[in-house]
Formats: sequence, C-alpha cells, structure tokens
Amino acid sequence: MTVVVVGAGPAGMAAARAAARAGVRVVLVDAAARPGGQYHRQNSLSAEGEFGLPDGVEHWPDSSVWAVEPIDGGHRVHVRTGRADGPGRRGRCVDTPALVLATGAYDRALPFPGWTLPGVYTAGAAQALAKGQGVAVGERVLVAGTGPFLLPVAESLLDAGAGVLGVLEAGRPFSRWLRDPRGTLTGRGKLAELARYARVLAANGVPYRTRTTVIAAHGADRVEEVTTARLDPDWNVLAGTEQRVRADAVCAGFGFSPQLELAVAARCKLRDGFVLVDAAQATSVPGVFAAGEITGIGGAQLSAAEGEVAGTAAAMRLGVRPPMPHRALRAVRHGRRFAAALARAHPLRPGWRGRLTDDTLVCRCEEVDHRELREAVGRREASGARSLKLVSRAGLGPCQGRICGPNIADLVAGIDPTAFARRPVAVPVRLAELSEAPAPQEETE
Ligand SMILES: Cc1cc2nc3c(=O)[nH]c(=O)nc-3n(C[C@@H](O)[C@@H](O)[C@H](O)COP(=O)(O)OP(=O)(O)OC[C@H]3O[C@@H](n4cnc5c(N)ncnc54)[C@H](O)[C@@H]3O)c2cc1C
Repeated sequence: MTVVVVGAGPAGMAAARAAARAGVRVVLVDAAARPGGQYHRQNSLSAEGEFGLPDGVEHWPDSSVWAVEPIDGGHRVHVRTGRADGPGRRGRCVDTPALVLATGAYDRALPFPGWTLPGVYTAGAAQALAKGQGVAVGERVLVAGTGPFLLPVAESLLDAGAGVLGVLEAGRPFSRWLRDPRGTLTGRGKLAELARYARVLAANGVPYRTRTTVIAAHGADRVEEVTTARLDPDWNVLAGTEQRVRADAVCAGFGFSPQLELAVAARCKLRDGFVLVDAAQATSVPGVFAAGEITGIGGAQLSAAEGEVAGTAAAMRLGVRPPMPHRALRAVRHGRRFAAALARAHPLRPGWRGRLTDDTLVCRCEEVDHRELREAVGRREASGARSLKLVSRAGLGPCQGRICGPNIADLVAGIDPTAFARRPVAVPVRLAELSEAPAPQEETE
C-alpha cells in the first residue's frame, strides 16, 4: 500500500520524506518538472535539481492530479503526465488509503484600470519568470500590493537584472506588528528573513512606501506609465496624492488564495476559506490529510512542519508506528500563531473596489467588466456563484475563476469564494482523454 502526496512544495516534500522515513512507500505527484513548489522554485535552466528525495519516494514529475474519487478503503487518484497541450501525454491512476493534499496557493491579483495591459504581472508570475528562467520583466518596475511576499519578489527581480523603482505596500503593517508582540515574536526567524530583504532593497536604492499603491496603468500596447497614490486606512485614494510615473512593468500581489479544487472534490470541510485540519493534519474525510498553504497562509517553514506531521499521520494509517514528530508539532503551533498575526497585519481593505471603472475587466478570460458584473446582479438578478457564472460568464474561462473568483466574491455580496473551486475536473484535460477508458491502476515501484 502506498501513501500518495499531491504537491511537491515544502509541505508535500516534507510529507513524502516523513512517510518514507516511517517505512511506507510514497508516490509524490507534482505538476512541475522539478520538486520545490513555489518557495523553492528551481531555475529550469540549471542542469541539476537541488532537491533529492529519499529512497521509497517515487516522484511523478510533470503530473497533474485531475480528479480524486472515493473508493472502498480510500481514494483513487487520477493523474495525467505530460503537458496539457503537449504530445505523448499518458493517464494513470493510483489507489491509496492515505492521501496527503499539499497543493499550495495562487497569488491574488486585484483588478485596477489598465491591469490587463501587457507589462502588468502578478507578483508571483514575475518572480517565477525571474527565479525559474532568469527573465527580468522590465527595466522600470513597480512592485505593488500587500504582504511580506513583495520583498522576495523585489529581490528576485533585482537578481534577474530588473530595475525596481519601488515597493509599494498598501497597508501599514509595522504598526500592526508592533501592536501584536506575541504574534510577531513567534515569527522571529521570518522577521530575520524580512530584515535581510530590507537590507537588499536599501543596498539597491529601492524605496519601500507604505499606504501607497498603483491605481492605474496606462499605455497604448503595453504599460508605459502608471498612476500611484497614497491611501487612507481603508485603501481609499487620498485626493491630490496621485502621481504619474514612467514604468514598463507592474508586479501586483495581494496575498494568496488556497488551491482548493482537490480538497473540495474530496469533500473536505473548509473553514474561513481553508481546509480544516486537526492536530494530525487530518481533514474531515477519513484517509485524507492536508498540509501547507491550503490549510492557511503562513510561509514555507510552517508548510514544511505541517507536511512532516501529515506524512507521519498518513504513514500511521498504513499500520506503521513511527515516533511522534514532536519538533514539527511544536513548529506548527508556533507557525500558526505567526500566520494569524500575518493575516492581521495585512488585511485586504475595501477601498480597492472604488478604483474600478465601468470598463475595468474583472474576469479577464471571458472579458467581463465591472458594469456587466453589476448588471448581472442588479438587472438580471443573478445570485450565488452558479447563476452569476451562467448569466455573466465570469469565472467560466480557462482559469475557471482561480484569478477572478475571490475578487468576484469581494465585489458581490453573498458569493462564497470557495464556490469557484467546486469542479469535478481540477486541472485542464482534453476531451479525448475524458472519453478514454479509465487508466489502469498503477503498480508503484
Ligand atoms: C507564485 C508564488 C511564489 C511564491 N514565492 C515565495 C517566496 O519567494 N518566498 C516565500 O516566503 N513564499 C513564497 N510563496 C508563498 C508560498 O507558496 C510558500 O510559503 C510555500 O511554497 C508554500 O508551500 P506549499 O507546499 O504549501 O505549496 P507550494 O510551494 O505552492 O507547492 C504546491 C505544489 O503543488 C503542486 N500542485 C498543485 N495542484 C496540483 C495538482 N492538481 N496536481 C499535481 N500537482 C499540483 C504545484 O505544482 C506545486 O508544486 C509563493 C507563493 C506563490 C503562489
């Protein structure tokens, strides 16, 4: 019998290692070519991978889990290996009594006028280009949004040779951190990391401004200028503070949304938009464990600690009795306190909605603008995610609401943001693949 771990980020790798250490076989499935996830994203141009996995872990790279199906005594995990638009894709499935979901999070982008111009990136995408391919997205780049993630993004951009004009933080996190000394102190290690980023910015002459953001991007075919402005505590623009700045790229990041599709498909209970887990990282569904940013946003160390606990608990379900991971359990407790402090220090404030004009696209895939969304709710009486999707088409395009879903839920009262994660097929698969006979159950090595 095999433990199956989905996701080879810090959480999934730690889960796979812990389960293998406990003496059970592990299949580690990940959509990327190399393990590491977002935090340890590897440069795809370097010849050698950085992360070795122990014997007993069978890594399936370039492999996406597109469905999870309950079967007697566990779950059947359906996998496609190879790119969705590439040749030679193959289907396989693996049955497991102990499934660990460690699928991470997406970075959150808030719409603003001009955000669909080429040259506007999510902060995560710009960082992925810099870290993964060494590509600098521009020569005059503004990093804007909220949260500590803006700092490593700026560092990655500098490493890739981009010119960073500034880091604009919409909130005022320091005063909140100071008001919350208990939470702040639980993240001492993380604070040291943040201090290092601050030194890198200072050494490169990159200013860091709080209560400031990009409110519009301008240009004919791509970003040529942006408007920045100072914000009040609710993120409303302070009149008269607008400034036009010459820039060729904007990297915008407003926190993260968990990647919940598989957990929702497995019918795991959610709380506050994340997968609900107990102290052993067990979800509400017997035999399904969850770790990392699908259970809460708290950084790579917390993800890894949760992964170790989940992998150990998953192995125990297969009948082995490994030692309790006391240190990881303690790190989870501390990490969660820090994560809560982090969430309190970087709340999304409602003022961003006031910057949308009638023609600002909210759903980029289906080109649904703010006016059409309002009309769907007002004149056409759409209520709930399903009817809103059908009436306006928002969330029905290729991203399936991954980008626009949380924003629509913020803009339209009564919409559950997790409703966009509810779909039987979690990642893109071809129609021909769906019509194939079920893939045979895989014999693991
Ligand atoms: C774009 C981006 C960049 C980030 N960069 C940083 C950073 O520089 N510094 C920092 O402190 N934090 C960063 N974070 C925050 C954060 O992701 C880390 O805290 C950490 O990587 C979380 O670990 P994780 O294991 O939960 O998820 P991830 O590291 O996100 O790993 C999840 C893995 O699951 C895989 N996966 C998801 N769905 C499927 C599926 N259906 N089938 C197969 N595989 C699947 C993905 O390919 C991915 O490898 C970043 C987040 C994002 C979204």
